[in-house]
Amino acid sequence: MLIKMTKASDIKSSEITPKAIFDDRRQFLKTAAFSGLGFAAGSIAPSSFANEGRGKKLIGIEPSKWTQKSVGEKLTDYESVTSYNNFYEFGTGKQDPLTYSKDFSPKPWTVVVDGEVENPGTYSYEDLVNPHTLEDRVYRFRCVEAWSMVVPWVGIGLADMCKRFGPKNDAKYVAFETLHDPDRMYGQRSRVLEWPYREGLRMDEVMNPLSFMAVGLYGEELPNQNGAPIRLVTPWKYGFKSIKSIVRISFTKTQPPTSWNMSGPREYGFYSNVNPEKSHPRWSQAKERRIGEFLKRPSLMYNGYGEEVASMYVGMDLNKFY
Ligand SMILES: Nc1nc2c(c(=O)[nH]1)N[C@H]1C(S)=C(S)[C@@H](COP(=O)(O)O)O[C@H]1N2
Ligand SMILES: [Mo]
Repeated sequence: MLIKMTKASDIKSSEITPKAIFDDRRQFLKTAAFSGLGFAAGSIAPSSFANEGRGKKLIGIEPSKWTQKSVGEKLTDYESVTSYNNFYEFGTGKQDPLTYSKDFSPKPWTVVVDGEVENPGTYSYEDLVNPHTLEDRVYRFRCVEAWSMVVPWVGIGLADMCKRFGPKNDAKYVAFETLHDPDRMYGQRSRVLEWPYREGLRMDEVMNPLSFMAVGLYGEELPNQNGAPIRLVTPWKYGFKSIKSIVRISFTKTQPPTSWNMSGPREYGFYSNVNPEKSHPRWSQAKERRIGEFLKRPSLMYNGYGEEVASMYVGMDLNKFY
């Protein structure tokens, strides 16, 4: 009998090590290098890698028209999407959310829905998500700090989710809140922002087909650092509108207060639509650095989504309503 032997040198290391562990080890090494932590620093034990694979695969995901091909741009690699983050609940450094959200457990999870709706209540994550078919959507993502990514999200259209709550005619805005739990979110022990993190949208923005509730990325459950278990994505607005780890959705008659606007009203408006012609008081918004690229590229009005969203702002003075 002939047994075909494969030389060890023929096998790529990514095949020997289960992919999750392989990726995680690379991530760990990168993190350790970034933060200057050695193994001895103790906060991350080397033996813990094996348990820290990538997120659970999500099943039953339908493709949408927002595929990579339709967006026409290269995806930002998984590692950058999940290790270069803004999530002040876990610290203000870009690597802090990855490092300090490791032990955060996002399930069980409930979301309070209240205000001007027919069906208020406390919904479990499963109540919210399971009635819907998950959808894959590739979106450009532009932070007000002038960097950007291209992210393959998985989730549910915000309009579809909100229609189930039965918004009343009086509902003109929707306010969102992030979990406030300093025991689980170490960054909330410091007062960089007034907690909980708050965001809001006007009702037509909520109902716009681009608005998305993400529960995953790269086909897997949302990593903690990206806002597990459920976060908003509004790709024509600066990234801070895309509020993470949502525990409350309130339908309101009036425009709700929002965290960054409260902390710096001159710097951050309620709308915060990407606008390369309107500088932030401390820096230009004309260009952005796509993570993974060296040269800056021009930023696009509404982050390139004008066709879908520009009609909502016709007649508004964009210098006033920024
Ligand atoms: N609760 C909460 N949501 C948040 C933030 C935050 O600090 N806390 N940061 C915002 C900012 S400034 C950006 S750019 C995006 C970053 O999302 P990402 O880390 O998934 O790329 O999340 C937004 N949502
Ligand atoms: Mo941001």
